Amino acid sequence: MKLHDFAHAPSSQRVRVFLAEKGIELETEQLDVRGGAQFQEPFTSMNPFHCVPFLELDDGTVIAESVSICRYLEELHPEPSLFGATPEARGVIDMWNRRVELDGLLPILHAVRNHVPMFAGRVVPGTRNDLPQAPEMATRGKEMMAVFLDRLGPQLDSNPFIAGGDFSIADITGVFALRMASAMEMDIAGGWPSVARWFGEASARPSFEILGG
Ligand SMILES: N[C@@H](CCC(=O)N[C@@H](CS)C(=O)NCC(=O)O)C(=O)O
Repeated sequence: MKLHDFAHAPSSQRVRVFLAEKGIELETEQLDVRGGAQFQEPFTSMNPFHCVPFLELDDGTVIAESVSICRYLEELHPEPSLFGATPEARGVIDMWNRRVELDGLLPILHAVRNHVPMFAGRVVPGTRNDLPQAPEMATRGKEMMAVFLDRLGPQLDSNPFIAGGDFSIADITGVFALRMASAMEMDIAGGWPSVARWFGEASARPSFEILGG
């Protein structure tokens, strides 16, 4: 089994934090997606989404999508559980992970892609086309993230972690959404103090040391 990843890519880093939390070691190969390696063979055929990370199994099966990779690895290594150890916990964690990803991470990702000069010509991950960056998407992405944070705040007023009492995959997704929000100069501490409290505590876990600084 081999993990194709790029050390600077947030989606790859999500899987690497998960691996660190679980204590799993995997063979890893760096794929320079900034240099366009994902559009060259054999990688372009291996992963039709032309992104990292993706996991290549020994029989050639490819699993892309950071959460899908983590879910597969959780099946192989159930402990410690990051997707929930009971049916109820799995339902609640999946609910929060989906909400964080759909309502928080994706809007702020599109804000970043439509704002940061490095992403000009690459506004849709895994594509090369001439779609121009749209400044209004940066504005709207931050507004949508703020709506989501208004919902997340009350949850973190009364729970240590996003899905309740235990650290989970939803917290990993959440930390990366918040890192992008901070990069887009959203004032998290000023607007959502319990989210800032959670973000500081979650980011201080040893598993996030792979991000440096
Ligand atoms: N939803 C995917 C997103 C994957 C993704 O967007 N990866 C980025 C790096 S963070 C990438 O490989 N981009 C290549 C490109 O835009 O060409 C996941 O969670 O794995």
